[in-house]
Amino acid sequence: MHVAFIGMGANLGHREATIRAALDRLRQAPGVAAVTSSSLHETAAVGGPAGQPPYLNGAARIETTLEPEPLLDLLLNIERMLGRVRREKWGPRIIDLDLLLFDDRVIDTPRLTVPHPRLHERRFVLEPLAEVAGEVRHPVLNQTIPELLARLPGAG
Ligand code: A4P
Ligand code: MG
Repeated sequence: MHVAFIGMGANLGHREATIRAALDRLRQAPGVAAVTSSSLHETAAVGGPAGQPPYLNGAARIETTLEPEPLLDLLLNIERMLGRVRREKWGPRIIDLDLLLFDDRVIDTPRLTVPHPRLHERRFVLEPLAEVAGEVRHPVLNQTIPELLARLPGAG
């Protein structure tokens, strides 16, 4: 059994309902055994076009028999089922599901980079992640999530 952490973000539509629906889909997916989720945090949009609505962000810990690539496919499928349409980079979205961490694996393929390359610089990822990640360490930076949070510059 593997342990993976998923980052969730939404800034269009009924954000909380969409994130709850994504969690339900994860719970029901074959190969996913346990899903624990953080609280949802309201955050100002970082990057992308000016004037984006604020996000709701959360994180989930899952136990799964899926390998990283099939897990990514599941996340992309759930995004699609929930109505995400990809437009501009970092543009507003119904739902964004990112694979943040997968055991202590380091993966760098054209489709998948794990740990997520920006997770350690983003307060909107780290704060919810800290609620579900316990003592887990970033396998490249060798720091816990609270340690990564403490390293962020003030505003994050
Ligand atoms: N991909 C590679 N590695 C991964 C991974 N670890 N997890 C590939 C998920 N996908 C990964 O993703 C494009 C491709 O990345 C996927 O098809 C997959 O093969 P995408 O979701 O279409 O692109 P994106 O979301 O526009 O880009 P990305 O890189 O996911 O954006 P970020 O970095 O996640 O930033 N502000 C606030 N407050 N809250 C947010 O949640 N999110 C973003 C998106 C910007 N600003 C935000 C938030
Ligand atoms: Mg994404």
